[in-house]
Amino acid sequence: MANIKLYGYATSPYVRKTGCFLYYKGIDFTHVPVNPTKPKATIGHTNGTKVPVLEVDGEWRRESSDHARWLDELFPDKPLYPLVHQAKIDEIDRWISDTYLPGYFRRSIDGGFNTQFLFRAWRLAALVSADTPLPLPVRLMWPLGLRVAPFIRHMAKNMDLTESYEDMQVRIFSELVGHIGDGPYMGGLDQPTMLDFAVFPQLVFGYMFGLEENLSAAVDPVIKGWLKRVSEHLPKNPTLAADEMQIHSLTEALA
Ligand SMILES: N[C@@H](CCC(=O)N[C@@H](CS)C(=O)NCC(=O)O)C(=O)O
Repeated sequence: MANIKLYGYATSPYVRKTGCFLYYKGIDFTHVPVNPTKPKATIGHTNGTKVPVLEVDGEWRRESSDHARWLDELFPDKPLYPLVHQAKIDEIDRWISDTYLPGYFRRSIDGGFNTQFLFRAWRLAALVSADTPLPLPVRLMWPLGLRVAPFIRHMAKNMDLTESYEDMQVRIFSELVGHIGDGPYMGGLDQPTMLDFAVFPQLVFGYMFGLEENLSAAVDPVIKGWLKRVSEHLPKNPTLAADEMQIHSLTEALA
């Protein structure tokens, strides 16, 4: 049996994405929480700070989308990247990597420094702290930390900041509905792939872990139906965040 470790913090959409790949394939793995303020303690061997890091029998790799292809090589059952749909998956994966996932960082880049932002940032710090305890001053400074984090500043360079946050949200949401289309899975595919598992944990994380009061995405019937179908392939908490920090049940929201 292979020894598999996923290094990262559950507040990272990319880490949640690789986590869902492993859950879908039914692969036993250990989640090694990384303290973002002291990454060397766990991922020092990578000579870097970027997560997720996936390690299989001592060999490690970065880049969440590459993890899907690597896992298929090692564990071909339940392919995340079925080659017969390669072109479609590549096209939507580019949208997910270049547009959809970076969109989650927009608030940290140029959103208002208001109570809503502060609340979210402190909740994220609490979620990180549940796995890798952070001193109170570090948690208090989390909103500022998000504003200045170099990797988030770097993402901003590839975004059109002249589009308002609200317009961006509406656009991305309608693009997502378009990619799900008539389903049953993203890209109109008849089986779930890496695309579904890259998006699903992001849509449910905020609601399940106390960043949002409602599962807002489920207001749209296309998204709600798709969320239900994808949830059937994953455990009840597919996010890697600590169970004891969960606030809302997804099953109830999708009933
Ligand atoms: N393209 C990468 C993006 C990973 C990424 O940006 N991870 C962030 C956390 S959300 C990170 O590790 N940032 C710290 C750093 O880059 O030093 C992937 O898909 O894995």
